[in-house]
This record gives sequence, structure tokens and C-alpha cells, in this order.
Amino acid sequence: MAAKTKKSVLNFDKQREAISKQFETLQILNEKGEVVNEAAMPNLTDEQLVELMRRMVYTRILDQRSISLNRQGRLGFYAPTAGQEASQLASEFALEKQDWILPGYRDVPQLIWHGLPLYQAFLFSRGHFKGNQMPEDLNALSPQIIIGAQYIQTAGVALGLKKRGKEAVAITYTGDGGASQGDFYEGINFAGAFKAPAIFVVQNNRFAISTPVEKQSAASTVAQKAVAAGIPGIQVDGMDALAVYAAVREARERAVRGEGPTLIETLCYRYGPHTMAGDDPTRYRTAELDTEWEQKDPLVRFRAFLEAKGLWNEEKENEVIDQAKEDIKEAIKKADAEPKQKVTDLMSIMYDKMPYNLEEQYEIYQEKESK
Ligand SMILES: Cc1ncc(C[n+]2csc(CCOP(=O)(O)OP(=O)(O)O)c2C)c(N)n1
Ligand SMILES: [Mg+2]
Repeated sequence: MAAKTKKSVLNFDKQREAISKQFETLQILNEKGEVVNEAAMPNLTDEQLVELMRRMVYTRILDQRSISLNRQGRLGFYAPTAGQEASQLASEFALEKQDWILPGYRDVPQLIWHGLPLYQAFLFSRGHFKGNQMPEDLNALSPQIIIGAQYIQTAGVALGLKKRGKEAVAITYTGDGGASQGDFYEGINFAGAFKAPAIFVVQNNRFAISTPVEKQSAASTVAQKAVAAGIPGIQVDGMDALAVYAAVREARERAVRGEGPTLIETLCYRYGPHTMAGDDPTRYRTAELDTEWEQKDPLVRFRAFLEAKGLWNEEKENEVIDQAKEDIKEAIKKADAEPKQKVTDLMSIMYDKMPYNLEEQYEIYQEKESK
């Protein structure tokens, strides 16, 4: 007797189709700066719109100056940010002062706009411990270098805020590479289970150093990874400041209402190298891809949007550029004036009371440094 052909019980094509419909990209401003989604337009005053533009222009200048300062040997570790301004600054702009930021190494701009003095950002770049000492009124942890580790810490910080009854959220950032790490899944899963007021942002700039996103995961979006954790996920145009703001603001509102975390994937691009430590993007990205993304530039479209409303012009832009250059000059001077760090500094800031097994080494260094 011939065996009956068994009908497949899986229908992956149908599943995949349903997923791709569910995770369409949210866009409010198109590449020309035209509003294409009035219904999703966030509630921002003219002053707020102008302030957001000011921050993006300022941060682009800061990026350019940081790259030259690094080349002159006046800065150390630096991960370029141009191309990611809308993802970084519009998301921070949607927060309140009491909210906590747990950044990755590329997310220094969010710290600055949340309250980290510029000279401390430069000290962080130089590996000086004062760059990691957050001011009292700044709710933030130091930039994380271990990919994805901040996701678990964010679940913990958010749960802590909830347990203390604070009306605040914890937001964290990683890249597409980070979304392929184990810590990413643990973080969103734990936060989901405990309804922790967290916002998990993945800045998908398409590459983890040289590895394209397609090689990191078979999932067609990062946003859909939220489904397995039982939390909402959304993919937004990360070159569109208004879309990023709208998504983060809504995620914040849900979180403070006690409805738990949200995963937000921002589609963006870093124009520069991965870091200033010798990466050459021309070895893994084509000129065509660069051009394609330059046309989506977050500053160009937001500028066009504001100019059409009569809220922005060249004069305003030049004022911001001059201000940024002036501030950077002052901040570098201030960073230069900071005493060089000593080994004993590193030991004494780490411990309230020096552990007995380090006392001897501490004394040896004290002796060396006194010469
Ligand atoms: C756990 C861990 N593995 C590897 C590295 C080395 N590393 C540094 S950056 C990076 C790529 C991260 O890419 P992505 O998360 O997409 O962030 P992007 O740099 O693009 O912003 C890697 C693998 C690391 N820092 N930590
Ligand atoms: Mg990346």
C-alpha cells in the first residue's frame, strides 16, 4: 500500500507575510521634508522643533570636530555619529530629565543633551575616569563597550524605578549587532515579564563593524524580535526625527502608565568609519549605498520641513555652528586643564576602603607618583 503524502503542518510563508505586514516602517517626514503621515505627527511646539534642529546641527559639528581632534591626537576613543542624529537626539528629546539613559559607545550625544558637560565627554574619549563620573543631576550610566550588556542592566534599572514608584523610564541603545547578542534577548524578555518601564532602542545602521545585518540574523526586521518577548515592537525611519520622537514618546507614555517596555528599531546609517581606530568602510560598503543613505539625511529633511514653515534659515544655522565651535574650543581647554590621571586615582575611586590585598600596590604607586 502506498504511503499517504503527509500535509505540512507549518506555513512559514504565511507567517513571514503576516510579520512583514505588521512591521512596516513608520515615517512622518519623507526625504524631501514633506509630511506623509499627518495622523502620527507628534505634539511639538515651534520652539521645540527649532530646538531639535539646533541640537542636530550642533551635534553634526561636534562629530566633525571630534574626528579632527582625534586625528590630531587630542582625543582618544571616538565612534562617529553623523547620519544617526535623528535616532540619537530625537529619542533623547522625547525623554524627561528624570529618565535614565544607558548608552552604548556611540551614544555620547544623548548623554550630552541629557546633561553631560562637553569637557567630560572629551575626558571619556581620553579614557580619563572623570569622563565616567556622571554629574549628580544626570541619570545615566557610562557608555557600554560590551555589546548588548546594557540591555540587561536597563531591565534592572527600569525595575528599580518601578519598585520605587518613580514616574521615570530607563532607555537604552544598541546597534543591529547588539540585537544579535544573547544579552539583548535576556534584557527584553526580563523587562517584558516584569513590565519594567524600559525603552529598548536598536539603531540599525546596517553594519556591525563590517558585518552586514543580513548576515547577523535571518529575521527580516529587528522590531519583530519583540514578539517572542511579548512586548510591542516598532520599526521607524531612523533618519526622520519626527518618526523617532513619536515612537519614543509613545513608548515612554506606555511605560509610565505601567504597561511595560517597548522595542524600537530605527533604520539609519553611519556615514563615517566604525570608530577612529583604523576602520575603512570602503572595504565593506559600496559608494552607491553611501549615496543612497546620504539622500535620506536627517538634517536635510528636517531643515526643509522647518524652512517651509518659516522656522529656520541660513543665519540661524550659522549661529548654531559658531556656537558649537566656540563651546568645543572651551571644552577642550577645560579637559586639557584636568590633571592627568594616576594609577592611585583609579584605585581610590573604585573603592570606598582600599581592600587589604591592594594596599601594598597602592603604596608602591603612591611612592612612584611622588617622584
Ligand atoms: C561582547 C562583545 N563582542 C564583540 C565586541 C567587539 N565589537 C565592538 S563594536 C562591534 C560591532 C557592533 O555593531 P552594532 O551593534 O551594529 O553597533 P554599531 O557599532 O554599528 O553602532 C563589535 C563586534 C564587543 N565590544 N563586545
Ligand atoms: Mg550597527
